[in-house]
Amino acid sequence: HAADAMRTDLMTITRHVLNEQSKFPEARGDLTILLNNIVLGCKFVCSSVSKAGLAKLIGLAGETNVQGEEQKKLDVLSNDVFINALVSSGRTNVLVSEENEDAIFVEPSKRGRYCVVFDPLDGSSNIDCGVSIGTIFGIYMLKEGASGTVEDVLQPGTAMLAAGYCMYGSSCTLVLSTGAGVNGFTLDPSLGEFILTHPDIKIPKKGKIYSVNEGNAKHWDGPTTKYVENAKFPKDGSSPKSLRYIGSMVADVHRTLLYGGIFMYPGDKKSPKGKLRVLYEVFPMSFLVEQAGGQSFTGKQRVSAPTLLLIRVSKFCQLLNCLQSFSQHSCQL
Ligand code: AHM
Ligand code: MG
Repeated sequence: HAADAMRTDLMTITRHVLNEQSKFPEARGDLTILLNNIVLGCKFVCSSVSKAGLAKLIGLAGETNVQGEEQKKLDVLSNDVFINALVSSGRTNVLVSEENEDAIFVEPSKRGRYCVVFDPLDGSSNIDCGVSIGTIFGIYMLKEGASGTVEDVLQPGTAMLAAGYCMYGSSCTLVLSTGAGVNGFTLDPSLGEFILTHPDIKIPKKGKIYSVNEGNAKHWDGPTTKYVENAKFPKDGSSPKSLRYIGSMVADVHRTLLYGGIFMYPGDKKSPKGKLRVLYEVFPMSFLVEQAGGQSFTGKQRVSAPTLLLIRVSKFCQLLNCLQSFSQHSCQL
């Protein structure tokens, strides 16, 4: 029966992506190949993250096990892993990584049609203490006739074709959307394969959790203060909301997708533009949140609105003054 079939007829991420691809007869499999290479990068980083505590002793994968030798930092290693995986797919053109000041232009012989924006290892404050961290990525297609310049990658979130993240937590979970809903896959370490464990993720309509760094409350503006105050002391007699905050966007957004509620990083007096980076943190996450039936706001407008392009992306890392993602019906500002 069904449970048996699930055990012996596994829906791997590759099989899932191929199924999606088959709905588009004209598709040539390029996105499938690109995603396969991203999956490889996620497996590599997952393995390195899980060995991070041991690495000082035995060395990270690919390095000689010389005790006491300086080890590559995990974020630098992850960046190298993803750049190599993306370039070697032969399907990428321009890459933007949080770890690189400048865009990376793939050499002509390895060029393809896709631009990938990514944060190879997000949640820097959680790396050294073993708390969940993750990789975030978003994929754009080069416009017709484009030659592969910085402008080709500075596109609004609405133009994104696919986005995802991989969370290195108590298990390794890859959440992906190619524009037809959101699916979650968990790495089975014994098989080395991501298996579909969370089909068609939809954010619950009601959520009981708010997620924000309340240590910044002193610097918040009026509406943010009022909103959080109301989450704690609801005026309508409902129960107060629970606070959960990990400080890794991937983990905080993942929980919000599964349990509902709100995650936000508002701009404040200290950092008026907030902290989250538009291109490779906010756009991919907003893509996923919207695909899961949620909403993503700057506080004034939809994050992925094309008009946003006018007020941002003069730089890759331009910050968004407020990201709020939440289920459609649960919270009102
Ligand atoms: P990072 O790119 O240096 O890791 O910063 C991004 C992270 C996000 O994952 C998280 O939402 C936020 O910073 C947490 O910031 P804070 O520690 O100020 O609460
Ligand atoms: Mg980051």
